[in-house]
Amino acid sequence: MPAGDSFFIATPIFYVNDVPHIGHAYTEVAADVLARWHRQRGDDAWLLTGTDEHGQKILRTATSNGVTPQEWADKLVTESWKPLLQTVDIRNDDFIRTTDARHEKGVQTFLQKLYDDGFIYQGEFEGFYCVGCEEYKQPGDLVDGTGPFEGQQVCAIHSKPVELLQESNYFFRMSDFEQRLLDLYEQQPDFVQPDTVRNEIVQFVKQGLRDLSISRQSFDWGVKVPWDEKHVVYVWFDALLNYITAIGYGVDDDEFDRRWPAVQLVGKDIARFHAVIWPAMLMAAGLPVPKNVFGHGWLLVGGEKMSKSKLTGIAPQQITDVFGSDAFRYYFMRAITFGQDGNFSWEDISARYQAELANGFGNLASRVVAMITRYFDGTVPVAGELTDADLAVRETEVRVTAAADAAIDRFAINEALSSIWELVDTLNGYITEQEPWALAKDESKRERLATVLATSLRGLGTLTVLLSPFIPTATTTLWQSIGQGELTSQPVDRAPEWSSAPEVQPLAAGLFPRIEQPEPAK
Ligand code: ME8
Repeated sequence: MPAGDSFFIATPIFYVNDVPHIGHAYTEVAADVLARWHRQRGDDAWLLTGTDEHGQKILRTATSNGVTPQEWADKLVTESWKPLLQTVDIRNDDFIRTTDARHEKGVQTFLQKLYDDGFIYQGEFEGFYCVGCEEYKQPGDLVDGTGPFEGQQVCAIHSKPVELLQESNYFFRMSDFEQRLLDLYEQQPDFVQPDTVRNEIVQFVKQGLRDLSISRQSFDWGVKVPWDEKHVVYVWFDALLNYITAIGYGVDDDEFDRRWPAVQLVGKDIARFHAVIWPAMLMAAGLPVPKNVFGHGWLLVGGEKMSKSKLTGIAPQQITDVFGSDAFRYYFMRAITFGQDGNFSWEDISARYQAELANGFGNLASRVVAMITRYFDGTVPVAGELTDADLAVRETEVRVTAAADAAIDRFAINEALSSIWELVDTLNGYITEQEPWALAKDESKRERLATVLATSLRGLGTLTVLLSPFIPTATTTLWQSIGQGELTSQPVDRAPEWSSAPEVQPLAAGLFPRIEQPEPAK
């Protein structure tokens, strides 16, 4: 077991009504970068992801496709959701499905506890429900419909009519937790991040919380309420529990105590479920609340929130087929301020691929390895006396390592990459100024040539370690050429301390090959 602190990070579990798009991949990549960084700094990191398979939305999709919901979920998980993890190179430690027996059992244990402790009661529910959101709506959440829904009230998110529900349901006493939640936001200001999302959550809770209907009787695709099997558990109540059923809640106390609480990374659309309902559920069960709930922004395409239903959905593979998984990961982590919305465009990813990955980093790697191969037969040269210029490179390595590490602790993933890129630019500038190709022509400058190439290689190795959580494929290739041991075992927070192999191996091809056609054929 790693000696470091527990760093349990979870993505939302995604609905299997449809295939993944780049919005889902974005959350996966961000969580994976954070997990890889922490793992590589020696923390006891654990990345959980998975799928949300119960509820009316999945039931209806399956029915309209003529299969059972279980068949539908199995197909989508096998053919689309698990393959997504390969497409964007996610190194998850677990994958939970809400139809797993371990999950269903854990949900029942949790629910029974809350029932026994008096946090659940039976009552009549009447209200509006949006199946797209799987959420009960207040009148203020609805807007006037347009087109085919003119004259009706529709969900503001899905632009479709809501359904009137009238059922006898079980309720969770969420209103009991209003003050405790407000105290939590106050006492732990970084509980909900970023501030924009935090403010919205605080405002929402200040308006007063109602008890939450947590069971349904009109269909049976869900976890059965243990003391009354005519009811199934409300899909959100069921889904949120995945974060603890995956780590042994109720069955493996050691594992649970080792991992919980988690860092919850979610899109801001579902921050409310994670920052209000979820901590209230945990408080009722006497469990610690999550460490943080970070609500990231939306990917926009042509200025609109990308979504399948609005036909702006882009499959991650459309991008990785052209640019590869590293470029996908790099682009979304670099181009978008984490926590804010960001627009995707083919022109932008193409420009960054060329300028930053191919010309900036890839070219630097090829040049340094090629010059050591050419001028020193591949043997790593030993630096002589260091000049101010050489020392400045080393100072930059140390400075950007600390800055990137601190940025990761603030969830400022794009800032971590900007800091690391200072080293790319510094090294490229250094090589241009030192002109090793000119030094190589003069035998009396041999020692200076050795120092310049040793300094360049040192910087390149530091970059390789720092970039490995972001672009694991290219950095692994480069590491095989210059490093020793496993790249993933290099402590990222002490990246400048890496050791090079005695000899570099030539790089067979550029790390980021030229792209002939930056956009897929329409
Ligand atoms: O909400 N930009 O699942 P879901 C950025 N099952 N991220 C996006 C995005 C976009 N345009 N579109 C989707 C659910 N996402 C529930 C969660 S958790 C207990 C249950 C990402 O399939 C983002 O992470 O609708 C968002 O929160 C999530 O996908 C919604 O996925």
